[in-house]
Amino acid sequence: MAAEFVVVANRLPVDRVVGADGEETWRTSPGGLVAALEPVMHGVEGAWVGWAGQADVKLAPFTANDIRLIPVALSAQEVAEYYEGFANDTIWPLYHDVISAPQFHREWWEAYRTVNRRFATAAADAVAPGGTVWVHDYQLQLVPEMVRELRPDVTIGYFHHIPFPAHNLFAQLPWRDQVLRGLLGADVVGFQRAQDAASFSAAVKRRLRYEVKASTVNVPQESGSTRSVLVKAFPISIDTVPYIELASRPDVQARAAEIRASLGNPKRILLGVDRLDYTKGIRHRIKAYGELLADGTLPVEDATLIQVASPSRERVDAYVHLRDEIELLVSRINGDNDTVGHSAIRYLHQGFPREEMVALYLAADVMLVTALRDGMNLVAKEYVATRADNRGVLVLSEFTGAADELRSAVRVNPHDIEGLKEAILVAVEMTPAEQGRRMRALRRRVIEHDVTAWSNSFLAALAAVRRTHA
Ligand code: GDG
Repeated sequence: MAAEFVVVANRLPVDRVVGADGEETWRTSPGGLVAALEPVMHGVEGAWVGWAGQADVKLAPFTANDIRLIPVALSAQEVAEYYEGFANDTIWPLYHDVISAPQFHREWWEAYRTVNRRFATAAADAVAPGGTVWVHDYQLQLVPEMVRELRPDVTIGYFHHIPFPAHNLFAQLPWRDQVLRGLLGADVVGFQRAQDAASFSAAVKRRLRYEVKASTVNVPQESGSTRSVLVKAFPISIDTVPYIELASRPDVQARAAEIRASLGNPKRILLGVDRLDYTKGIRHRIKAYGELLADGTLPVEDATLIQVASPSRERVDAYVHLRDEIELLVSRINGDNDTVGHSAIRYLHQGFPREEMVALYLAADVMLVTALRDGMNLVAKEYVATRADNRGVLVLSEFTGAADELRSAVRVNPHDIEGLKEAILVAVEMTPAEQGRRMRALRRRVIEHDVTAWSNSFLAALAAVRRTHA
């Protein structure tokens, strides 16, 4: 059955669950993207093309929670070269301003092309005549052009979840022109920030010499005419409802109180929640906090930093090194500052269920988001959504997409350790009235601009293109 609306993402929105009897089932993973797209997927005939997360497993299309899923198989070598290699060790560091050195390998690029072709073919086979294909993220930048070649009748959207770098950095990529052409296969290319859209348009102008007028790129066609591509910011958000509901649940609130008590009820709990990734500025945050303890500004009995660092990309070298560095730093700070009854940093290299994450958000007086570069940063928005009592302070790096919207946060440049220390102190000492003033403004923004507003605005842009095709 052909689908009117096809989502293409690296991962399928399901996790494999093996029951006690060894039977395999699939559970929809509770991501924001699934929540945002569910109404659209169910409203029309929808399908989702993606990898099931395990190498060398070939699966036939199946349906889970009423979503038709079309698995794309990857070999172990393709996982190593396309996913861990080109996506996570070439594009990821390059697009996050070269915080870690990108690795350029021709075999990885070949694997990226091969796998992008496989995703594009699966999408082209699934989509109905005149249907819509929405491609997601940096693992699949060549898919829009490949789908267009196979299916010129369909409308194609692409959303880029991570930053797009300035041209002088992007220009390092040996395959830069191919990537630009790949993305320009879409009718709408969406970014998190206006700055990302501007960087992309500038790269298109400089490298391909295509005409760019405001937010439109005119792509020359073989016929001599041009095809226009809309390049624009569509800042992503969260599904606020489950966060607000969880935060109002008595058992979750009791768990938050239990967390505070188990830490000895310090005056202030500070919290960091990140995938363990070098873009998130975890080292900078811990260093600044450690210096505040060391110079006596923040007495260790008064404060605890909880750092959740969920395991991520553990087979990529840069992540192995980062983990070593952070764990050395944490144990040094704890060794220098802890008392027998109190720990400066509670470091958790683990993933937690969402209930526990919300209990942590509720337990935290100060949320530290100090990314060196981040497309959006949903953690910042989740913290804000849970703070229904309008208490708590968000410290937010200006290098996140979220900083464009969450103007009432305490802004920081995480590279400036002195500035970061000052911001932490401002947050720790902020009066309840000032917390309330800022948190109300933050909550208003996040609740009004939730993930449904995001997907609606992107889909409206795609629908406008479709009308011009008709
Ligand atoms: C990319 C871009 C952009 C984390 N640990 C646990 C857990 N999480 C959840 C958080 C949040 C999500 O993972 C992380 O989202 P972020 O936006 O913070 O960061 P990335 O993973 O880097 O996401 C980013 C995003 O795409 C969307 O476009 O904002 O800039 O880099 O939802 O809560 N969730 C649970 N347990 C954990 O241990 N349950």
